[in-house]
Amino acid sequence: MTTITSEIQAEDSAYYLHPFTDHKSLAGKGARIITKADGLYIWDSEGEKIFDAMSGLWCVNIGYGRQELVDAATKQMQELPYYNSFFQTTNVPAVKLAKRIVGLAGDNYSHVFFSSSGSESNDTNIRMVRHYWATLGQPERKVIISRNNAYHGSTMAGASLGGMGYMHAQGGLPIPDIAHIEQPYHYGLDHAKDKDAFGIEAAGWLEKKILEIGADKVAAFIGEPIQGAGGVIIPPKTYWPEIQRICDKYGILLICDEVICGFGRLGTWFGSQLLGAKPDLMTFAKGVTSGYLPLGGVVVGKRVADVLINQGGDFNHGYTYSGHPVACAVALANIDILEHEGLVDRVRQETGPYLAERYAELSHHPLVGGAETCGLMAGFMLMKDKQAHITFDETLEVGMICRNHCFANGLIMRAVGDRMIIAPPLMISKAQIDDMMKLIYHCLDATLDELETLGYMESKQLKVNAA
Ligand code: PXG
Repeated sequence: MTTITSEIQAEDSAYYLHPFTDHKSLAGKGARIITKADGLYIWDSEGEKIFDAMSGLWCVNIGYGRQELVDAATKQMQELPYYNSFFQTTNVPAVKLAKRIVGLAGDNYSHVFFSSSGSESNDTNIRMVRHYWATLGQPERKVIISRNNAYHGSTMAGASLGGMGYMHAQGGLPIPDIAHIEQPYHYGLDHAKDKDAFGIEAAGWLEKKILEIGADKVAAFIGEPIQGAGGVIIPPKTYWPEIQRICDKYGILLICDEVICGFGRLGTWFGSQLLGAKPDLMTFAKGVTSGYLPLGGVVVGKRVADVLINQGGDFNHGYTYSGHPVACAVALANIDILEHEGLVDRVRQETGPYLAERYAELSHHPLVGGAETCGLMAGFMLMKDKQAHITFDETLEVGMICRNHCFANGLIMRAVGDRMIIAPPLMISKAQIDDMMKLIYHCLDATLDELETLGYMESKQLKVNAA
């Protein structure tokens, strides 16, 4: 190991508290220091090149190293690095970006509220929907229904909306008036049932919850079109139209958290456009700037915007960096690239379907169960015996064993429990998908070898090697 690496690792553990990290255990091995990036690849301080199949953290949609975004930021910093939008002022990039995003979102939408992250945007959603109902004379409509295993951020409100038990376990969460229903996870919950029928049943859990709480107390339902951090849970195609029908039936607002699915990941500008929902509010962040600068927000549908603007008076909410001119200028340059290079269409017509084909083949690997893709999101479950649908004992942390093989072999693929997930940059080519699949096969074979050596598999099974 080079001295630079060990020095930075020592300072890292002495000074830097990381998100979602057990520092005692990290200090023992030292963090991997990422020093540069280009295209689909990142490099660490030891010079190792790594294929980033997670787009950073689901965000680097156009890939790393695009000078156009650097130039947009530089120009904007020289002209106007900052000004707020609180006191009847505005700035050009924020206005242009709001108009552009409304255009991408479609006829149902009219305005954008800006923040700097997905978490903040979901806090905004809670404040906005409660203000909406209070303005309409129904302040008792406060409850927001979300789902188990959802991820909506890490602030008090974001983590409360999320359905991660281990997050609720710390800090006195969830906040009041948040309810959860089960997620639409067909392979994990009821794989033997007809998928479309399961989708209708899972959406029906929302109706049950609404009736249990009382429709006159429910403000909104929130869901990620496809659950990302929960392990790429792709709902049956019947699910979202049925959710929409139920929300309409009870007049409940629908919020789609598009932080991961937005800006092209599923081959449409927003995931709800593909999956058959017309949310009243859409949360975005991440891909709006491809992660080059922090920016988030809420696309506000006409139903909410009309009330907010014409009857709502002051909405006592906002952030210092709402509509930050540099972040907005970078977002505009990012959307230019997504549009001019046809990246969203390419995901829908070419790379998304190709990844689906390659994942269908991956299903033949003895460890792989329930492999599924949608656009450039994909996941599968590591199974002990997939014919008999037997999972591994979760205390064995088999997902982590697989992830460690990926890390050691130059591939970033994430483990969520025993689900292995990817979300590569949208500029990935078919040839690069082949490169990625080779790495995935190699890491799966290495995992299988280790599991057999450890005696975790039932019996020795045939390996399937990369073509
Ligand atoms: N909503 C969704 C759907 C997300 O995926 C957020 C909100 C919060 O965004 P911010 O910008 O506040 O982080 C996210 C973030 C993981 C992982 O483990 C996923 C996220 C963040 C951190 C880790 O996959 N998504």
